[in-house]
Amino acid sequence: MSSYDSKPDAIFAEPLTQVSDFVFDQRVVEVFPDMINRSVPGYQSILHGIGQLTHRYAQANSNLYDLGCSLGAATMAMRQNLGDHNSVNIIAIDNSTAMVERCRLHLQGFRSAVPVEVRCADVRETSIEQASVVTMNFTLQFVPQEQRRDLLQRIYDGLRPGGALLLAEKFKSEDAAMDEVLIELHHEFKRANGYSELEISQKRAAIENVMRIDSLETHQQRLADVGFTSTQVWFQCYNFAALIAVKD
Ligand code: GEK
Repeated sequence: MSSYDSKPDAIFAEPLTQVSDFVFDQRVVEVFPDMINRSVPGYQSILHGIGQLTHRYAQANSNLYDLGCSLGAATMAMRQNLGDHNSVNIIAIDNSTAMVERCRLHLQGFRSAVPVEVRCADVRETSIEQASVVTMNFTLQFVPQEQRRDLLQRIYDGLRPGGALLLAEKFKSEDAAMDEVLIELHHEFKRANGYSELEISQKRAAIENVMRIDSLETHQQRLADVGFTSTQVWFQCYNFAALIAVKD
């Protein structure tokens, strides 16, 4: 089995007497690719777009960051789409030791001239310097809401002019009825991917305390508040969206 083969996700398949808060531990690492592909609508399309946007925004002699890298899927998408920019460094960061160890193993399996430093660290304490592309692919939603602005400010400050933040998040609609529609469409997507009602509801209970979601309007306002003048949603499927914010 290669480091990136995934076992099927059955973490919430059996009834639990008490559902604990979700953690990114070894058990999750083993099933993570299967879990994220069956749970996040458009995940592969977003990775493809991260590659395209990296090709467009990466600058020579700059740093590229993958914040909340998990097993390094976005790092790989960035690394494979650098065109002539072999002079960059990629810094991939996650605060789960289990994720970081497996990510290192996985990246070693692919030959590349571009160095990747995988750090086990908290994105809230990581310095961002000389960056041309910063990716946060479904990570900001795990940072406490009151700390999101500070993190985004540090990202904005660490980006070079012309650099881009690639942010993907689950979001909620500000229209309560529409929010229900989006949630139901997402649950239908999960059912179609083989998750049972029990798995969907137990996962929902496990994640609700650790993943707090904002509306797209809140994200866009926060990005404007920290200094980004140009922001665009470039992908959306149900209540999952990817945005790009470019520094002037
Ligand atoms: C992908 N980007 O496949 N500091 C560092 N890492 C964190 C923090 C933090 N404060 N909080 C959460 N994480 C990946 C998918 S998963 C999304 C990202 C999901 C890490 C956490 O350990 C996990 O690996 C990742 O963020 C979120 O493109 O599972 O929904």
